[in-house]
Amino acid sequence: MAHNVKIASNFRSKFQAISKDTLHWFPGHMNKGMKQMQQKLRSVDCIIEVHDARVPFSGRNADFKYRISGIKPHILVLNKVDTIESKHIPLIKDKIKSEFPHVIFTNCKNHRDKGVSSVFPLAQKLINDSERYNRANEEDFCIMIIGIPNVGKSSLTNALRNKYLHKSGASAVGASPGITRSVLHKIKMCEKPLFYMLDTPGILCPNVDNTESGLRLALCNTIQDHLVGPEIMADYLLYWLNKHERFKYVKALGMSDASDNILEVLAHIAKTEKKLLKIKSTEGYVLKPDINSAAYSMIKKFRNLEFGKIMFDEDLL
Ligand SMILES: Nc1nc2c(ncn2[C@@H]2O[C@H](COP(=O)(O)OP(=O)(O)OP(=O)(O)O)[C@@H](O)[C@H]2O)c(=O)[nH]1
Ligand SMILES: [Mg+2]
Repeated sequence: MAHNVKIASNFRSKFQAISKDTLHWFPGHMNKGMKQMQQKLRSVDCIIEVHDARVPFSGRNADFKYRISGIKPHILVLNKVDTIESKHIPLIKDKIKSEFPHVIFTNCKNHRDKGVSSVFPLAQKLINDSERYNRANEEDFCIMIIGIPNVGKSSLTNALRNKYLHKSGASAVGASPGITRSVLHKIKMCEKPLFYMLDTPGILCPNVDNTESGLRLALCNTIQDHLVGPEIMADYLLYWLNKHERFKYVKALGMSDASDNILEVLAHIAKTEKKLLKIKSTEGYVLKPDINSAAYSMIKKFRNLEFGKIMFDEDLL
């Protein structure tokens, strides 16, 4: 906690979403893609589910694991580990282990990341220890990467291919001319052992069970900002930071004190960053703070870690 921050005694202890309709931003938790993924499962030996380490519990689609992937080995990769404090890693592992005994934390932006290096060795071990059913005679391993949008599925694919095949970029193999689209395309990921990945990562819909988890997911960029609204996202961020006494934002935004009033904070950002709207009035043009653009600026600063490393699901540990 920064000592020079005057803590207001009237910070909110609960986040009140403006309207009950807020949950309409979010799609249902089952979707068409699920069916397609289910059909592809027969050709897969292991599922690698990627999720964002800042929200290890929020938004994960448990249906997939329990209803669809079933008996296949299932590894949970919590990516973007560089955006959380390392003290949270063992706590998350401990909390999640009954559901996912195999969790790997990765930073796909680091070419020498130990987590990325451990993905295939673990997958190979789990596949060898498992019953391969219809794929028992195959010598290669086939994995399917799944996860909600923007958690780093492509980054992980590229990091793995880079590491093992020294290839940059793993542009998904499109349907070649003359080959029907129903043919399953595989991308080679590793030579020894021979690992393939189904050509497109499976995109799951985030499972949003309440407004707060929806807002956490939105702040982590897994739901498009404009669908949710930057102001409510900024307000939730402010609420969370104050509640957890993370006051780095005060200095980062050049404020004199912490505040729990989002309009005050956004007006301050608009003023200091000169985000102003020219509004025509009867007396000519007047300048007003551009609250929307200030909210985007605040969210961007959070994503650039200017407010510190935040693990939103702290309360669920
Ligand atoms: N800080 C950090 N950012 C990452 C990491 N991995 C990926 N990113 C960033 O996260 C964003 C999304 O990465 P992608 O790999 O495109 O994610 P995706 O899951 O393939 O996204 P969709 O295909 O849109 O569902 C990009 O801006 C990446 O640069 C990581 O380990 N740490
Ligand atoms: Mg992608």
